[in-house]
Amino acid sequence: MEKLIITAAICGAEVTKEQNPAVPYTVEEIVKEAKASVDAGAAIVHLHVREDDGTPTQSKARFKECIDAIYKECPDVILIPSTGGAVGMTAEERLQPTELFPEMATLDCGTCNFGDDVFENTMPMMRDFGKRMLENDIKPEYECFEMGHIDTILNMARKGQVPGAPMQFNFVLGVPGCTPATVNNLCWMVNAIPAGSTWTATGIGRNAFTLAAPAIVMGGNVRVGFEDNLYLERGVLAKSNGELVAKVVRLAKELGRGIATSEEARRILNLKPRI
Ligand code: KMH
Ligand code: ZN
Repeated sequence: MEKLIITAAICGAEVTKEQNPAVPYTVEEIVKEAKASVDAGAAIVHLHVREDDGTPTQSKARFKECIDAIYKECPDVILIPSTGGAVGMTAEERLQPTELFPEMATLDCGTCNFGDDVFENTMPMMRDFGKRMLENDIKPEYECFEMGHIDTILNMARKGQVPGAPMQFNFVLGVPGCTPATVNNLCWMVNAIPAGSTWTATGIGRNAFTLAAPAIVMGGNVRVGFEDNLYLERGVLAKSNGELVAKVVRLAKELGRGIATSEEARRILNLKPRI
């Protein structure tokens, strides 16, 4: 089994300092959280950015500022900027970080409920996102919140509308209104992807670690972070993303799985070495 790739989703677009004061907004706070995660064992940082007041933004300039500042502190880390942004943003707004030619970026694989909202990813939008990733040589991380999202993106890959094999999937389970974060559902989704693909499990809220454990033993990878969960354990807020990553590292150690460095993760994900 390959080593475990841990992704830290350090910021997200929805969580606030009112919910956990450690949620980063400013460039300095985002860099601090990225570094704490990498120091704890994360090979990848999934990145959303905010204005200083916490407003989510997909501004190319803000992404550039944050990405440059993170690379200064963590030169080897794999950054996966979000093209999901926040619910209600336009496709053009969301695509801005792809203009910075990141080695990877998220590509959301279908419309779904998102709590009280609807997270819109129509077929024409996804074709535009796929075209951009192909043109800019960006490897997508395919975000699947529902079973149908896998089928949708595999069909698009067959038609050459999005980058194809080897594909990296992120199963985001437990978003209110979407597929629940159960082991059965995780197995169901893992069994639906082509051989040779890589995958990550993301459990939302109280399911963050209960989904991490099966992913570790099944040979998948794990995402944790404030975007998905603010608590280290029931009733205990995490003081940093690093604490959440460190808990996954402890679980992996107990279960006998090594932790991939960013360089090792690049090989596992079939990315070019970063120069
Ligand atoms: N903020 C969510 C509506 C992604 O990063 O691609 C979407 C999201 C997915 O976070
Ligand atoms: Zn995200």
